Amino acid sequence: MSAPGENLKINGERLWESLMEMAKIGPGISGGNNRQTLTDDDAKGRSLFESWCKAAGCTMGLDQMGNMFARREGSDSEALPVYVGSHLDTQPTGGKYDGILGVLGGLEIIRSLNDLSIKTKHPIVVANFTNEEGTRYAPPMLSSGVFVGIHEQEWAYDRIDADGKKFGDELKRIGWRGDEETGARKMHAFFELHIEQGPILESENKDIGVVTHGQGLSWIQVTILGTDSHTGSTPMPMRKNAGLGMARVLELVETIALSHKPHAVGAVGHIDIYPNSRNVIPGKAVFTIDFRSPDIAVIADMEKSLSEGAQEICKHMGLDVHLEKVGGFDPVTFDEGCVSSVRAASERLGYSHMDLISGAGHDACWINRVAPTAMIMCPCVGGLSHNEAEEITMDWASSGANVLFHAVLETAEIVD
Ligand code: HGY
Ligand code: MN
Ligand code: MN
Repeated sequence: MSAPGENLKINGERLWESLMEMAKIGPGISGGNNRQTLTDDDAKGRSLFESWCKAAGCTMGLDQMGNMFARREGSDSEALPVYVGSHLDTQPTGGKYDGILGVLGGLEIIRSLNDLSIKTKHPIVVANFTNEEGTRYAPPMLSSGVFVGIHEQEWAYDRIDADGKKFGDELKRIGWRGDEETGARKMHAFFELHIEQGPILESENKDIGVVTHGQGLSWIQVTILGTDSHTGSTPMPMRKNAGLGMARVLELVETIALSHKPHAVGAVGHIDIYPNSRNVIPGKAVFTIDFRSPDIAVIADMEKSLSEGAQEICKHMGLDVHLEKVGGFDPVTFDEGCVSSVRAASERLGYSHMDLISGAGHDACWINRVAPTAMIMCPCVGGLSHNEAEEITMDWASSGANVLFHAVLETAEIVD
């Protein structure tokens, strides 16, 4: 496959303008975004993306999980398309770039191909996958998971949010539930551009992360049951304090993760305490543990240590404990051919680059099961993400999109 010339570049200014335009939809409270999946703001962001894709001459597809697909025709309409994309949904205190850079970076490729009147053999499709974040509806990457057959669609439709609203009902309510069978689309290859969401590229002063692997994830929801009682008149030895039990399990999570230094990580980001009243000893605590590691055996060991340790803590305190696995995926090795295209593109364009294991999960981690897949990462300031202060530079966005452009062109094959 002929490689594109090193002078072929996207329009970095236009990409940046689109990022800033999209960021106006579902604004956060301190400069970031709160455009959670299946909210009215998500619907507005989808409509804006669709209008841009139509203006760029794409035909639109929408499947039964609300996954969006914008297609630019190739010279061979029978050839499997090259897909690019990511997600437009954000965390409640999310940044302007997590996911969005990958979707709008894909759109910028289409816009640049139009500007340059370049034809490719394979069609090119830009995808927006529903509910990558998993914050409103667990697990993360829910819709790309249904797309590759990991999750049943009906199970996904029945996921409920903190207000008891079902995924399937909310998808219908915002008007973005399509007719296409989820997962019917076949891909020649898939590339996802994403911010690193960690500090490595910036501290190593590298423009591009050539993502060879993605670490695995395990989300375990823990429910600890004790007895609600008066914080003043209940003698200490009589208390069944679910909140204290939770605190001891949180400490255990930290110990378990650190016992697998340097790569394993563990934390708890979601906590509900009941009845959450200042003068009631909590009789119930529900929280989600997020364990990750590049090594599947380490993930299994962390899950086992947690289960044994939590039972021990709760038994000692007279509490009941229930564990439920609510999300997870194995460590991922991306396609060597696609990874080499990313590395070769970085070299051709003269960008500093390094191989990287993705710390975060991405739709690419699932799509890798059904098509040759690779990821391209750009640095982010201070490695900060899942925080409204998430920031990147226009240069980093452009470099990442240029590498995406070249990798896609090489794979989709330019026709003269
Ligand atoms: O949790 C993750 O790694 C991703 O941001 N959903
Ligand atoms: Mn993301
Ligand atoms: Mn994210």
